[in-house]
Amino acid sequence: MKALPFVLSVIATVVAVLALAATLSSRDGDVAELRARVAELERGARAAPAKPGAPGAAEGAERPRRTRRNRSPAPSDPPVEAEPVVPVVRPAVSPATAGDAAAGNATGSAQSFLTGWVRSFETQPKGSDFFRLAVEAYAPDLVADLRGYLADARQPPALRLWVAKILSAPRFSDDPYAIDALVDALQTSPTGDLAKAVIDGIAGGGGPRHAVRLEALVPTTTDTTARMALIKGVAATAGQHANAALLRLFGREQHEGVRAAIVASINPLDETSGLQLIRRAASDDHYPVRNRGAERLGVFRSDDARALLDEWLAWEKEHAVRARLSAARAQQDEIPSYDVRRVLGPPDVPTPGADHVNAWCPAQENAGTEWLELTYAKAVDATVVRVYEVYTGGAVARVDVRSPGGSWRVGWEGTSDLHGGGTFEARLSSPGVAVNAVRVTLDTGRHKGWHEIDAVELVGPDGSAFATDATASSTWGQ
Ligand SMILES: [Ca+2]
Repeated sequence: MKALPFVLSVIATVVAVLALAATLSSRDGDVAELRARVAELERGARAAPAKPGAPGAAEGAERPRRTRRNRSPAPSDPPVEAEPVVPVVRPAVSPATAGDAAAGNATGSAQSFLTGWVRSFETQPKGSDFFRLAVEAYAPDLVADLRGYLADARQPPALRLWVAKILSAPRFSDDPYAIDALVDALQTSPTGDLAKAVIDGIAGGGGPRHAVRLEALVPTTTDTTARMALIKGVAATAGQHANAALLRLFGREQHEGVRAAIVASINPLDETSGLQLIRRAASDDHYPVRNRGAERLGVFRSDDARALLDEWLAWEKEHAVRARLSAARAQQDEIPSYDVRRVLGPPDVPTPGADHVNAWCPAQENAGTEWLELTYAKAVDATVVRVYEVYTGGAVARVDVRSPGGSWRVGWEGTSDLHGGGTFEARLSSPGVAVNAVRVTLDTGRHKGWHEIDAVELVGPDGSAFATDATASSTWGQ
């Protein structure tokens, strides 16, 4: 019996080759191309039955499908339909393709790709990459069908995993129907690979709608690992409301390990709820929970956060927690990457031309006008303002300067000839006047990319100075 599929595959291949040969010879008689196609079809027919899951087999089996679809309809398809284990003749799984193509019915094509993909799992453990890509392309037309496959426990696990990934794509993050499909899958399969794939997918592409549904599942999920995964999904998708959601979950959670996981997921972008949650964690009887709270406290740098750390450190007895609080204090004291304070002092980006955290960077890429205002402890009779424009460069549009006790005046205005990262020197229109403040205005639309400034130096005949204080129009990550 094992020989039957192979014999059928060879017969089908020969018929397919003859059909292709007729098509090609009637078109242009390109013998070389014909031979190449024949070799491909033969490789596909021989490889697939022998090693249905091997990468080479999958490739060999799929290549003819593309070829066939681009050529004339194959009259030999019906016998192929009758023998499903012969991948090379599988183009016949899309009888709808020819008819729908003729009718210009895109949805019909989508359905035929889906049918081909589902059937490919009969011969390839991971399914056909080609049909999967086609299904992904048409996925918005197939959500109802994909939802059905995801919910159907009889379908191959690999197929359901892929469907979960497809429906988790960012383009479905606002589609309640797709979101429901994913959450329904979690309700019926709260643990295991499928649940993990669904939550990973949701965490990667989901939004606040997902967060609400995931949060609702937490109280009814008894498995602690699954509950932690749900919490990770909530934290990843709830955006600015993540810490508020985590705070609610923390209040209901009985398991100390899960409480620790909740605290570890605190989002640094929401300090108000973040500090409330850390305060709850600080009074937890289980020190691993306090450990996570002490660690996360380091990401908040406000006076409130520093005060909470001082207050906590005054009574905390557990050595491990104290050590983490000390590390958090060091983190609070550290200047964040790309912070405006990174522009103070002499340049410290080792290799201009590359992105580096030691430089100030505006919040957004190519957002238009940005500015950087600097003050200097020592006034300099300046002739030049040297801008260490280490990444992208060429954005300086204007440099204003101010003398001690004076008002702002334009020191330089124009178009920089700097391309790429480097140092731009603005020669002041009124040189030799004492300056202790500089405002650099950037037009970040002049050169596409992230614009980063490492330092700004006042230069005069009697010496130079670097900035001691700075503010900016915006800062990356803040
Ligand atoms: Ca710097």
